[in-house]
Amino acid sequence: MKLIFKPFFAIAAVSLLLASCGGPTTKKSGNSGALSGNAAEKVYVAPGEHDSHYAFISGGFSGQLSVYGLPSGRLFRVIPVFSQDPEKGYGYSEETKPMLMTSHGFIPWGDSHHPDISQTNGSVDGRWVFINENNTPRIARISLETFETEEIIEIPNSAGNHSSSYVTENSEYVVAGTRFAVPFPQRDMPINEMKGNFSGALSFLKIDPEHGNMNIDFQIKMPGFNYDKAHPGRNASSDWFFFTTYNTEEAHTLMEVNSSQNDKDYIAAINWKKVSEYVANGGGEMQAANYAHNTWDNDAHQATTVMEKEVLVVNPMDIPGAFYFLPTAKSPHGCDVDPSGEYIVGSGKLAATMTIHSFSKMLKAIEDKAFDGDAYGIPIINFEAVSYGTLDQPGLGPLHTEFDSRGNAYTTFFISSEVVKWNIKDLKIIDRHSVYYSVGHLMIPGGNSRTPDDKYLVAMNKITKDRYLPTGPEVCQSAQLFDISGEKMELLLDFPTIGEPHYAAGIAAEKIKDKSAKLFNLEDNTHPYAAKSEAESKVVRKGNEVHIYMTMIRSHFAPDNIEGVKVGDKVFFHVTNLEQDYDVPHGISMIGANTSELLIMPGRTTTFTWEPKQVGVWPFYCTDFCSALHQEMQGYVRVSPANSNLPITYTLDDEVPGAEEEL
Ligand code: RUQ
Ligand code: CUA
Repeated sequence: MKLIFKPFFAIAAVSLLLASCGGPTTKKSGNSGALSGNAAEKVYVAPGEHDSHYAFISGGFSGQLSVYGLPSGRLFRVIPVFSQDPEKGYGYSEETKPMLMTSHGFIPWGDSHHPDISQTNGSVDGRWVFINENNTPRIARISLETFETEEIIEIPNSAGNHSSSYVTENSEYVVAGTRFAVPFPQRDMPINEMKGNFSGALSFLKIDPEHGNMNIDFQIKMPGFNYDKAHPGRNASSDWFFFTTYNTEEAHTLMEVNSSQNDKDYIAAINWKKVSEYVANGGGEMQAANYAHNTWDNDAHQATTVMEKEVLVVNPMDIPGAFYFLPTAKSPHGCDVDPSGEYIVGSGKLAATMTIHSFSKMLKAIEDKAFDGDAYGIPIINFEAVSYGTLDQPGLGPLHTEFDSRGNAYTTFFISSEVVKWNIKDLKIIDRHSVYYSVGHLMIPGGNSRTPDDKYLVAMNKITKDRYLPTGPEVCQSAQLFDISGEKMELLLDFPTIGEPHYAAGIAAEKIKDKSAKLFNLEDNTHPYAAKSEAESKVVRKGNEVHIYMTMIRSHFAPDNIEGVKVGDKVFFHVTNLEQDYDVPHGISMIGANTSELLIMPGRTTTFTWEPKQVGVWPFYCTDFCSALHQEMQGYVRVSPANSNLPITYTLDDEVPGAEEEL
């Protein structure tokens, strides 16, 4: 026991020491070394104990979503979403390959950004996590029963899918907004004719309340600005959605200069309820489109791709009273709404002040028609008429804000590397704490909902430099955990992340853990190539294709000797794990197969292919140490020359599997 304790405390103490020494930018930590013991206790989860919260942290350019425990910062799982993952066989097995299909073909990796948990009555409910792919625009839905990606839908007419994937208060919609203005629909045209000719697509995906399945209900064809981030309203403002915009200049080149000309850009306020009613009553226009909709079937254990051919497009001009622009300083990034729904916070990354709008003032201004002209027909509300106030000189480079349940906001500052806590009502700064370094997003479990669960805050940092042992030119990006239950924020822990942790979503563990799947019922398995007992295993030749219906159970495969395969064949291993116990996967790998080494869960059937190039007797084996006889879990396939006449035979213990039972 002691051996486990000692190094732990040593590490925690060292990291706090480093913090108080200051890094290369000579930051001061708010904590003294004296607190280190206290901080260590607060994050210590004893062996065998569970964390109190799950944190789902975006993998950024890894394309995945990782699952951590809080407060320990322990990594539990990487859920493959937009990228192939050899650990899970995702994107390699025949069954999962369709999940990565798009209108551009099979795309083996993506850029994941903003996870958001489904909500009921404005609270995170632990049913699904949604996450956006930024590069080839897509939204994914992940089940929090299986911790697997169940659905991915491509977003047409969109590019740089960044103001995504945020969920309304009762999971009516998940939103996908384009970052880049593009021709809508795409067409061949000169780039320098962009202004007035490109558009920004904001897509609203309806979520099936029971199963979570998504479909694009409508796409709003907005002016050709960049739409950076978004947030649904809460409570009073829950019928509305807010999107930050930049490049309202509609510049097409040297953007770092040309898209920063306007003193203010906008937050677009959209009454999505109105738009939803409008389309329910037959509004909008069906337009041709081409996008992939990939769905995983948990009983058939496989994904299918459907290419969708049209999308319903809505023109803002056709729905008066549903679209407004709120002037917001300057090139705002984060767009955040507090739990009451009254305050809309725009983080102007190039401005000295942060703009806070008032929802009730917005409604009044709309009633009074307090407008300063329009942009492409959408009324621009007068700044004074909608602004609640500004937070002056809070820090440099504000990016994102989350909230606690006590009326406080927490904003990250990328340039000055800090998290600032401020009171929303009186716009007073309460506390500031350095982070190491260059923080992007932050997350409080439920901190973007009506009901923040506000013990912890996780800051996600882009640059780590001296915080960990060096590992070559790249140091992992990192997360830092704070206790925010008191007046002052207390830094508790540093932990590394997978890829770039853009956003994260957190939730109390008890909302998820008891319904987590333990296995897949063999009885429910409808996979067309399933062998649900050893007696059902077989090997069938169809021309050049050989289909092996194989089973696995501790500690053998059935069949485990196969002959009659020839060079030039395409061999399909359809492998069913017969186990019906929690946490007993088996793996399989075949020498020379390039989609091999699949890990197969209890009750599941998974397929890989093998095209043997050389004659011989070739072994396959289990890749997951599953029992004391795991090393014995192996078999042979005999491969004969292409012109051989050897018939297919297959055995286990020198009998056809199941033959004994039949006698
Ligand atoms: S965005 S910080 Cu997708 Cu702010 Cu990354
Ligand atoms: Cu099955 Cu190792």
